[in-house]
Amino acid sequence: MSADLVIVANRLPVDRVELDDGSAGWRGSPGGLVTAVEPVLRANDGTWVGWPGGTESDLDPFDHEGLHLVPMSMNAQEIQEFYEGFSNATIWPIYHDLVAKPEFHREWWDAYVSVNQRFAEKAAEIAAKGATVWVHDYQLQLVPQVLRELRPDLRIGFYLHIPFPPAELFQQLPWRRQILEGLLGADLVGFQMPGAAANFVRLVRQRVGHKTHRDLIYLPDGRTVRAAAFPISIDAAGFEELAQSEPVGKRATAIRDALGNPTKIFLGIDRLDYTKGIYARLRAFSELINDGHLDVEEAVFVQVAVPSRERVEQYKILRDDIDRLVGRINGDVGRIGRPAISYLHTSYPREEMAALYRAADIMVVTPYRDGMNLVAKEYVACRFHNDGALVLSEFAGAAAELRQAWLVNPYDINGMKSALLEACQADEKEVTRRMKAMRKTISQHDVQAWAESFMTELAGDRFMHGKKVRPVKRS
Ligand code: GDG
Repeated sequence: MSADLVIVANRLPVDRVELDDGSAGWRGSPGGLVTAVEPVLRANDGTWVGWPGGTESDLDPFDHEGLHLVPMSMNAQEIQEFYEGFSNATIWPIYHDLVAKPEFHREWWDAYVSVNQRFAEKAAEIAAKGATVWVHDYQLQLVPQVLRELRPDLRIGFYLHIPFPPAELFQQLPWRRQILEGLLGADLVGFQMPGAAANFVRLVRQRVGHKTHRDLIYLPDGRTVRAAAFPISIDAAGFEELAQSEPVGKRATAIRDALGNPTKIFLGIDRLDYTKGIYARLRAFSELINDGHLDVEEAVFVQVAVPSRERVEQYKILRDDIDRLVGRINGDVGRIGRPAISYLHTSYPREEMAALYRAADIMVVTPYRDGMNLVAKEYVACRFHNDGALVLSEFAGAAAELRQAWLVNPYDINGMKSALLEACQADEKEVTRRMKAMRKTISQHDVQAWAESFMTELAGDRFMHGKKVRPVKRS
């Protein structure tokens, strides 16, 4: 096997399923990343390296619907230490403003190093001479450096889907220098926001001691690394088409019926994650009912919480907290057949998501910190009648583009209450004006444009900077 384009991501774009005949098979899990990368992968006859989930070992490379997939196995200890531990209980909270307290364990770091090493070795094995390798996300930050050492002929890109923290927070990481050096193995390091790229460049200058100029980093070996923002997006046309389809339209009507045809449906859809601000938003909504501004006969909040990282302690605590809060709110302010909050701890097919987006009058997206937040963009894409209001956290990357949303500070419950009420009471003209502008933005910056801009930049001329730079001092 020899590929001109290799995608390296923690997860493969497929899930293990039991087929009708009882044997084990694969089913595509088409998330945003797959939609974005798939055309590029097909055009280049590329290969995707990733973990299929579970602990099965010795899985051979296979093709699924024309995509070449190379499964990486992980044992139970690695899942615990590399995935649940270092990736999701150390890096994730640090990169999200310390919304939860990160844990530091040396054995988790060791597992992170060895899994990254293995992913890099696999990519090195299958990449053709001079191939392009695109590495994704926070679980694999050491892959670029290892890969560069094994295969200096490769063009290496890295993209971080989550925020990159300011120096003040990143500095807490005992392995801060190794992570920066890991990322510097890439030719191009992509972030969601310009601020994240700036944080990275500043840290490289301060912590590793490399010379930098704007978005360029000059390495002692002569290489130049670029760090820049490439805000990710969605398949806007695909979502709109799905939302316009007859079955989705009928389902949206059925959802409204099932909820008792309230005047206003508020909607939240998130992975059940403490960064998403679910707790505070439900409190804000319930207080509006308590204060007499909303009435459960007329308004309902549908909250879909998709199960996520269920073995990580902080996520177990969060689930219990939300369960209790929803029970308390419904117990306090609900009436027979009229719960204030319709809470669903499950995941849905894309069609159901589109029907929910169509059914909702007010979409509420209030993360404390979010790289981008695709749910907000998907809602906008599905509102083809230019109606529907979006309440959006200032701390989601999406807020930089969706300026016409009702922007809120998710830490300010009173501010959120006002925004929810304003969005709910806004006249049709105002709602349409805002939605039209946001839809224009989304249609102009879709996920294909994102992938193309990253790939074009990665394929561009590379040069040896020829500058005199000091050799790096080891600290
Ligand atoms: C990370 C960053 C960044 C959700 N529930 C279901 C479902 N989804 C889909 C949504 C959306 C995606 O999952 C969630 O993306 P988000 O961007 O909202 O959030 P994260 O999962 O935290 O994603 C984030 C993103 O990476 C991309 O770079 O924007 O900041 O944290 O597409 O539709 N899809 C289906 N059923 C569900 O129940 N089918």
